[in-house]
Amino acid sequence: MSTPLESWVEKNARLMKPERIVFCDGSEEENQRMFAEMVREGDTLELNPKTYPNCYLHRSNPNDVARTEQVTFICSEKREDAGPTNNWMAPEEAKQKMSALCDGAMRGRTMYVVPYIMGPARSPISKVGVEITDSAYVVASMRIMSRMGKVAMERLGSSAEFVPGLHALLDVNPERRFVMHFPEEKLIWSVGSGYGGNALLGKKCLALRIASVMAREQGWMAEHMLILGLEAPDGKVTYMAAAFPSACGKTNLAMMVSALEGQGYRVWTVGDDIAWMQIGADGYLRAINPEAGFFGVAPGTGKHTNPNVMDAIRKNSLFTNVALTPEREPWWEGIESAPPAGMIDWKGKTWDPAQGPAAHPNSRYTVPAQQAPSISPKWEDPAGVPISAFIFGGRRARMAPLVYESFDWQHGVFVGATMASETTAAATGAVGVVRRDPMAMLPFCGYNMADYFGHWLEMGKRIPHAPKIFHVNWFRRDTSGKFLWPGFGENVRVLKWILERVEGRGEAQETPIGYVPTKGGLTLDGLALAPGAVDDLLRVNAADWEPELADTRQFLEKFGERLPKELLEEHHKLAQRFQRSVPA
Ligand code: OXD
Ligand code: MN
Repeated sequence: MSTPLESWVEKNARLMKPERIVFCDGSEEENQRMFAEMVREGDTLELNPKTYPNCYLHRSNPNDVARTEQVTFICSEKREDAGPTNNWMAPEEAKQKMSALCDGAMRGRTMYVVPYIMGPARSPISKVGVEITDSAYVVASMRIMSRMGKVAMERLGSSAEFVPGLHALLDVNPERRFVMHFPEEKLIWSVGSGYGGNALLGKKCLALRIASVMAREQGWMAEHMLILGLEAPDGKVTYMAAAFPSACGKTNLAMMVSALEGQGYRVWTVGDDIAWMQIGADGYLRAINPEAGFFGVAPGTGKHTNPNVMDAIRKNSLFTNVALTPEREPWWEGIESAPPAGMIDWKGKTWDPAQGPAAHPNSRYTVPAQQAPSISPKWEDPAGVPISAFIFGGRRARMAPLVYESFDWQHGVFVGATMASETTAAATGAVGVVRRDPMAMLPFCGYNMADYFGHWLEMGKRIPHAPKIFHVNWFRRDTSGKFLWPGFGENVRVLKWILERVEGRGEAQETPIGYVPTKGGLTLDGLALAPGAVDDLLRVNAADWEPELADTRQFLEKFGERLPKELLEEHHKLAQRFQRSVPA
């Protein structure tokens, strides 16, 4: 009798017709075979073994360098269950399409079967997934990003309790690129892309889109959040989870070297991208990082912005689409070393600065989390870490003060549901375009976001010691367009205020949007801010909030009848507080 896993593999082998099937065990020997295979294929090379031992550089197809939201679908039975923010396709239609594309797709190729655990091997919060793929790069990446191979097979045994994921490269053609999710069946099916977010099915597909559906069904939370611990001078560590849209420095915050280390405040990394959280026996929301590695954006990462990650990536790391120096070391814009002569760009050609950056702007490092000097001693605790604060944030040039605390859980859910970020010049050319990205989950929620807001509201009623909810903005600018706040390691000053608020201390003033620190409430010693910068950072400007109120209302109305009434109620209350705050 075959196990459910074996039957599923056989069924898909009949469809994809590979030349051979390899069940991956996650061993070092297998890993070396994967890299040898990638080098043979011609798109991967070994980096300098003296300075970057066991590190490789992979160059992807230039048409395949980022997540493709336009071809990412939620295939629920009913269109309304995917909601207005997701692409939808009927499950039968999607399956027919994918079956036709996958018929014979692995002819002459190897089908790798990759069992993996998202989360620490012995945590009750963790889940098993199995990915079928024809990409050695995916196998090597999954080995860094999850607990892969034997350990996962041991957890799975002969049970059917795994999330199946099918992945085939096909001809890596954008015309035949789809990332499909079947939330009722908990199935993932992705073709035509080898890019991380589309092809490493444990990450965005399982740990966020499918897990968000499971979390709602089972009463827990799957969020696009980093997890960090802030250690205070008395040695006590307070854990916080934070959601930011991309390009807002999530990895840098999670791995920060604290500017207040001399005063005894230190930051520990538990995770940099995803948090799975369940209510623990102690009444706290307990979070695990389902991933085992960091898949971070390389450009902009340097000794000043993220020294911990720069340390971590010196061994056992896989780089994708970065540039290559003549010393066979990786290089990218923002690495804080001058570009050497004779650089090879991310496409494998001699770099011509007139033709654009040497590294692709979305080039990446993939590194085992345990190599980070800042990794928390609790990062693999099966029980998870207790979360005391949620932090939402985005890039807002004018609107949001440096930090504020919501009045209560329901108000905090409104703050998260209406959060937004402004596009940067680097990303689009159009500066300051506001994009609403509720809880940073817009591209990652596997069901109707109106129901997702409802789930958040429900969770607030169920968690005995619910986290306090905050909003931060590192990106406020002065009238000349200069950033008011230095960011990076100095952000610990804001985390310190959050910690004090969690403990019932921390000086704050009440404003229409929430509690904002008083000037004296923030620890600013040793920081040379421009005159008046603190006032500018903490100001709540009624005139700025008027258009914001109109825009958030329009955004919420998109969800129609399904939107929980509590969010409109919070919108109304916010408008009223502003009215009251303006003298007649
Ligand atoms: C990521 C993303 O790669 O959010 O983590 O896009
Ligand atoms: Mn992310």
